[in-house]
Amino acid sequence: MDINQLKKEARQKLKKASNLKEIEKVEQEILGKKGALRDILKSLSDKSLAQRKKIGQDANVFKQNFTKELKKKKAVLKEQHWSRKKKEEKLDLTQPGQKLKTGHLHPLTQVLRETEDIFKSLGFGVVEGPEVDNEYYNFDALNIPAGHPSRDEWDTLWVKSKEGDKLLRTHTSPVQIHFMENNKPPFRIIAPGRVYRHEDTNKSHGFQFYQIEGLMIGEDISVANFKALIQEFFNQFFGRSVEMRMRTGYFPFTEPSFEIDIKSKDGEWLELVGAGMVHPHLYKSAGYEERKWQGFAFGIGLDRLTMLKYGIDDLRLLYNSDLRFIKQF
Ligand code: FA5
Repeated sequence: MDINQLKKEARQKLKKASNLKEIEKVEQEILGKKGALRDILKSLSDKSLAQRKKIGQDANVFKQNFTKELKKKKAVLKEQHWSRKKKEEKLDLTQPGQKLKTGHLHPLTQVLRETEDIFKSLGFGVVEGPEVDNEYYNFDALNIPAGHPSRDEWDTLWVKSKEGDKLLRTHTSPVQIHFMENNKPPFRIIAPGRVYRHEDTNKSHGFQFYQIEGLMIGEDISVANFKALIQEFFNQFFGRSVEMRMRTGYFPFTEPSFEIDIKSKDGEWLELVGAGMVHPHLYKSAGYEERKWQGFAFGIGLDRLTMLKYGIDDLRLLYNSDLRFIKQF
């Protein structure tokens, strides 16, 4: 190709280019390192001196001019691009706004807060204890020595730590001991929190769930006080007179012990609370004067309470983060 042909071809190509990418391609093809102009300059070696001079000059002028032409077309295309974008993205202030979606508290949190409010109104304080505790608080201080069959029932995850082995608490009852070690009766408290058990899950059993521990100690607190309190709590919580069944139970840290069932709307009994009169062993663990104090303790299953309140038939729904489920509450 000679220089005149090249000029013609280059300008035709530039005319055809309709976007920045195509222009860059033309630039490469004509002026680039492996471009057509370079080929022409390379082939000059077999020409006479006069021809070399002429073509060389001609090529230089073309290079300068074509560079300018490329630049000019690029600018035009850029301008076109932005004015098109501006048109497309024009802000229409008359369009209705988009509502921000706000979330709400998880049903378990809602029920926990309602429960706390009721107990507070009945004179109870709210305290917390550690979720990862040591064996002493979860078992020994609660009258469950090594080898006691209750330990098998409450198998859990153990964690190695510098201060000795620790475990994910199997119930909130260890908070009783933590609190008693630091406080003298009379008092009434609740201690809500998460607990963990080695458990096959089903619709009413989770391997992690929530309990609300309660503890009331004074000089003459009786089973009658407990029964009245828990009935009052249920009536307030469900907003109606609730049918409740109190059975004898067994816990190493209460004597006597009870289990409390509530009748659901469709007539089924569901176990909701473990409870009893505080065992003398605990007063000893806490360093209290013997035979001076008596009181009751209880542990309510928050998940089951939530299920009864909202008619949820499977506890696992509370934990699988399915918004279609959670949005209903
Ligand atoms: C206890 O955990 C005792 N610490 C309760 C207690 C406290 C007794 C104070 C005496 C004095 P239990 O394992 O029964 O007891 O659990 C208490 C409640 O937690 C049950 O009634 C039930 O409502 C709930 N619960 C127990 N296991 C599960 C589970 N796997 N999933 C969901 N809720 C559970």
